[in-house]
Amino acid sequence: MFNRASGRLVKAPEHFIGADGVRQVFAEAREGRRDFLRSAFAAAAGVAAAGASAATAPADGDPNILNLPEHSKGLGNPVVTDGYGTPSKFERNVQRRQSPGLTQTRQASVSFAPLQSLFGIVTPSGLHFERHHQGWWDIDPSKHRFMVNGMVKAPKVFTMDEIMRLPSVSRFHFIECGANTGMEWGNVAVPTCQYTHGMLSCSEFTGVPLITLLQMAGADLKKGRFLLAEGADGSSMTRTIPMSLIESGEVLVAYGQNGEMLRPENGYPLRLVVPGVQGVSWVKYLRRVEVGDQPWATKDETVHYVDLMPDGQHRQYTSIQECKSVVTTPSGGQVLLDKGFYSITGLAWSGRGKVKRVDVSVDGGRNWRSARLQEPVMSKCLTRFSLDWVWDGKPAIIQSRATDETGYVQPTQRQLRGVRGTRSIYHNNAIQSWLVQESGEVKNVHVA
Ligand SMILES: Nc1nc2c(c(=O)[nH]1)N[C@H]1C(S)=C(S)[C@@H](COP(=O)(O)O)O[C@H]1N2
Ligand SMILES: [Mo]
Repeated sequence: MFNRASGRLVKAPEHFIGADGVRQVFAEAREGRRDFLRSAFAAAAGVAAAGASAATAPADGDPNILNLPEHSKGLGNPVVTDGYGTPSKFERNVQRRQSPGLTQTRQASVSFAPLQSLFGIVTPSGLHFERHHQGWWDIDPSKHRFMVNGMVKAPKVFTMDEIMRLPSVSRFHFIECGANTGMEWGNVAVPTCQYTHGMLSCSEFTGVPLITLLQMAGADLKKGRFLLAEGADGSSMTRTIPMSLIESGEVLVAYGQNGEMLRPENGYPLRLVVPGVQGVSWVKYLRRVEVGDQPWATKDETVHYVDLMPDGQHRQYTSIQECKSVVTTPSGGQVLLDKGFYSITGLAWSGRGKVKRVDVSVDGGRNWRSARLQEPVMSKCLTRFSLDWVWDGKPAIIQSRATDETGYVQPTQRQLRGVRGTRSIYHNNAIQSWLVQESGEVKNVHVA
C-alpha cells in the first residue's frame, strides 16, 4: 500500500492515539509496503529479462494490476452539479487536529494543520490552522462594516461591496502564530510536526492594500505612525501595527483566500494580512482601524505575545517571525518502511523576505548538505525544500537549517536558549530534530 495520506513511503499515524494503536497502523503499512516493493522489483526484473517495454511487462500475479476493477467497467458517479467538492474518502485522516498536550477548550483554542500530509507550499483552506481567542463566526457580509478613524480627515465606513470594487492584489504569504513550536521551549517533545509546527499555513490572499483605504479617509501619515486593528468578535482582538509596514503596500485588507472568499474560521468576510508578522496581528473579522501616533499597548501586546527573558524582563513588540524551517518527511510519528531511497522534504520561511538556502543534516548537525529549493521562492512565503537520501537502516537525526536573504541563520536549540532561556512561549524558531530509529519509527528529540 502506497500511503497517499502522507504522500511518501511512510505512514503517518491517524492520530496520536497511544503506542498500541499507532503500532497497529504502522505494522499494516509496513507489510503493505513490502508487497509493493516486491512486486515492483519483480516487474522490473521481468522487463530486463524479456527486453520488453514496461507496458508488456509480465505482472507477478498482483490482482490489483491483473484484474479489471469495477471502476474500469461501470458508470462513474454523476457530475457534482450542486454542492462543494470534497476530498477523497481515502484522505479522511488528513485533518486539522487539537493537540493532545494542550487544554481541550472549544472556543479559546487552536487546531493544527497536518503539515506532514501536504505537498508544495499552499495550505488547502479546509486545513488552514485555526486560532480563535473566543470562537469563530460566520458573519453576514452584507451587514459587515469596516471603519477607518483616528488621525484622519474624516472617519470613513466601508461596506464589503465598496471594498470589493476597488483594485485588488493577490499574494502568497505564510501566516504563523507567534506561539507555534512553543511547547518545545521546555522539555516537552510533542510527537508530530502537526503539533510542533502546525500553527503555520500559507495561502494566496486577495484584498486591497490597507494604505489605499487609509488614503481614502485622508489619514495623517506624517504624525500617524501607528495603526490599531480591531476585530468584530468578542475577544477584543486589537493589535498595533507600525505605519512603515503599511506604507510599503504589503499589508492587505483581505477577503480572498486561495481563489475564493475567506473561510469563516479564518476571518470571513474580512481580515488583515500582515506579511512576515506573527499571526495575532492578522486580525480577523476586521471591523476597524485607527490611526494614531503611538503604540496602544493593548492586552494582546502586554499580557500576551511578549517574550519572557532569562532576566525576568518581558520583550515586547517582537512581531516579525524570524527565519525558520522544519522537515515534514520524515517527521515524528511517521515510519520508514525499508532502508533505501527517501526524499527528505520540508518547509522554510522568513518574516524578513525570501529564503536563500536550506541545509539538511542526517547526523544531528555534524555534517550539512544544501537542499534543493522548489520554485517559486517568494518573499514572506513558505518555500519547499528537498534532499535525496539513502537510509542505511541505522539511527539518524534529521535536521534542517534555513538562511534568509538578510543572511540570518536559523539557530540551534542551544543557541536560542542561550539568549532566550526556557520560560518563553512565543517565537521559538530553533532547528527541529527528528530521530529515525532502527525500527524506522521517527520521533521528536531535543539535541543538546
Ligand atoms: N478577531 C480575531 N482575530 C484574530 C484572532 C482572534 O481570536 N480574533 N486570533 C489571532 C491569532 S493569535 C492568530 S495566530 C491568527 C490565526 O489565524 P487563523 O485562525 O486564520 O489561522 O488570527 C489572529 N487574529
Ligand atoms: Mo496566535
